Amino acid sequence: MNAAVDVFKSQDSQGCRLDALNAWVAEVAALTQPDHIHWCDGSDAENAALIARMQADGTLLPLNRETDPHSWLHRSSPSDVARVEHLTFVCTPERDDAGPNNHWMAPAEAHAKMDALFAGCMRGRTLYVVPYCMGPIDSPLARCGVEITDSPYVVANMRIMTRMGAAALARIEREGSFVKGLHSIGELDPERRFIMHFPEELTIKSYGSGYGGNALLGKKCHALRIASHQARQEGWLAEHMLIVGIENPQGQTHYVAAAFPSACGKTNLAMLIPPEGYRQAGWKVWTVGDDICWMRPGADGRLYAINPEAGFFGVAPGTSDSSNPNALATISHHTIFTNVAVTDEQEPWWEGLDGRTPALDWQGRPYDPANGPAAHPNSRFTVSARQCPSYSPRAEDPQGVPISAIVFGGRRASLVPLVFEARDWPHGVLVGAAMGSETTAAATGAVGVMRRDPMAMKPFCGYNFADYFAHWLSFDQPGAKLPKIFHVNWFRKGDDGKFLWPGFGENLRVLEWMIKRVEGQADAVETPIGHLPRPADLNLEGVALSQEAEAKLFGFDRDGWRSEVESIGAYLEEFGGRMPGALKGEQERIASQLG
Ligand code: SAT
Ligand code: MN
Repeated sequence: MNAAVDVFKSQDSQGCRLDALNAWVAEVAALTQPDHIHWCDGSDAENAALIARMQADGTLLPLNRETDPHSWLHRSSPSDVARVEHLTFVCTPERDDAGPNNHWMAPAEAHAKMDALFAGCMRGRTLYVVPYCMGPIDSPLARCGVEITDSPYVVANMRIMTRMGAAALARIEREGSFVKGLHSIGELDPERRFIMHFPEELTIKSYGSGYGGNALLGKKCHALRIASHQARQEGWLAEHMLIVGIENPQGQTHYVAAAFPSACGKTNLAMLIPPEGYRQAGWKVWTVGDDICWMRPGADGRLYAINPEAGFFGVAPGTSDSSNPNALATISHHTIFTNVAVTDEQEPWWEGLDGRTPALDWQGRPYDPANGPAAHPNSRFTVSARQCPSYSPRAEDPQGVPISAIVFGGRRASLVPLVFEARDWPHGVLVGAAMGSETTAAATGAVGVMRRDPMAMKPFCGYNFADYFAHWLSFDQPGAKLPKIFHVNWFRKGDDGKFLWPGFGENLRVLEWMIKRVEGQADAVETPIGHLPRPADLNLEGVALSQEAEAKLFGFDRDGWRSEVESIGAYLEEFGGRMPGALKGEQERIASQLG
């Protein structure tokens, strides 16, 4: 039965700003043939009903009610555990507009392919209409979308990750515009799985996956791929960055936005706990966001940023009382865990949490080390940001927070020092464009392979990287008070293959140096690759670094950089004549300084 009568949510005699939404829901219902249509209002009662339904059909398993109140475990299909970059497409009319950084399909072909998959796919299911707002509901920087999905798990996650429900629908009604995201889990068949983006149409179609960035369409699909396209047109930036506030003992807070590829520690940095000496001196760290940052120039010329998300979809493995106590406190209740293991007490468990042995692995099998890790390496927690003890009081500020520093970084076992500062904005854009990192379990495919991942946006930029770099360069205007740009590498290894820098809370030492550079109070050495601190320029009290560590973390290897900068040049060449001359000029300037 097609519940056509439910389709029209709200119409009044004056003609309705939701006409476009109503028409789209009706069109999707006619295509997908759901048994029921449910418009989500985001209420507690609605959520309770959805959870009860998912508990009844086994989609959600209850965890220990005492240790983990109101928390749930979801086990995904074992072949649906991460983003699928090879099945993700940007469908612009011209192939070059998507660029060599994206898989491309012509829009008409992509629509036909997807509509064939969607035909009748919701028979026997409920179609949920999920209105959401990315960003504080009253922020001029926020943007709305509507996801249609047949997955109650997606609805429950979207409720945590976005401002979902009645308030978002009211804003859509006011503004009349929204991003359309159509999602079905389909048959969860990897052979019938695609994630398609139509930036010109502000439309997303995703079929065949229920996992993370493939299915929670507000996240990577909207807030990065579609938003990056909108941001270019409207003069702002949609970035794969955490936002963190660093408060010094004088009570001044500097906000830092930092781009790292997925599963490289963004959540840990966003929730950093200062080392003991810093805590005593009065340093505090405030979490604004852990994954996505939208920023635009304010009237004073500075960049102002919001976190478009309302929750964290964080990597569980490695999260512990020593690596990220704020995250552990955040996820102690009202959390959805996906693909973690459980103990015999029904407590969630993952590698790196503690010394216990789990009872069941992420697939629900009795734990056997021969089957690999107990928790899937990309297992996640979904939790409201408001549960985070370090959640910034400015995180919901509709005007956003002013950004003092932008940080780029990746996993680089060799060559790249702990930190350096770009000499100016164009150089900083090159530093971001040249970012490289070893791949992680956040996407399917080989792990640990070094690839270029400009601004950590390789899987997420909704248009040609050459145009994206030009867009970044365009912010360098008279009167602009742009943040300083830095590059960090927490992952440098020694000859024995071990990490040379302790990382985690100790990273505040590096952030302190950056903030002092912003304030003009710290020294550095000028080199062709940028300004490098000497060990004495950082507060290293209480950190024991070997001679090898000091040399590698603070050194600059001219020969190594000569070939790195040559390889960066070759990378820029891949984009042909579209690559901005100013960026090539930067690369040539550094190459010639390296001699
Ligand atoms: O699965 S997600 O894309 O949401 C997480 C990530 O890779 O950052
Ligand atoms: Mn991410």
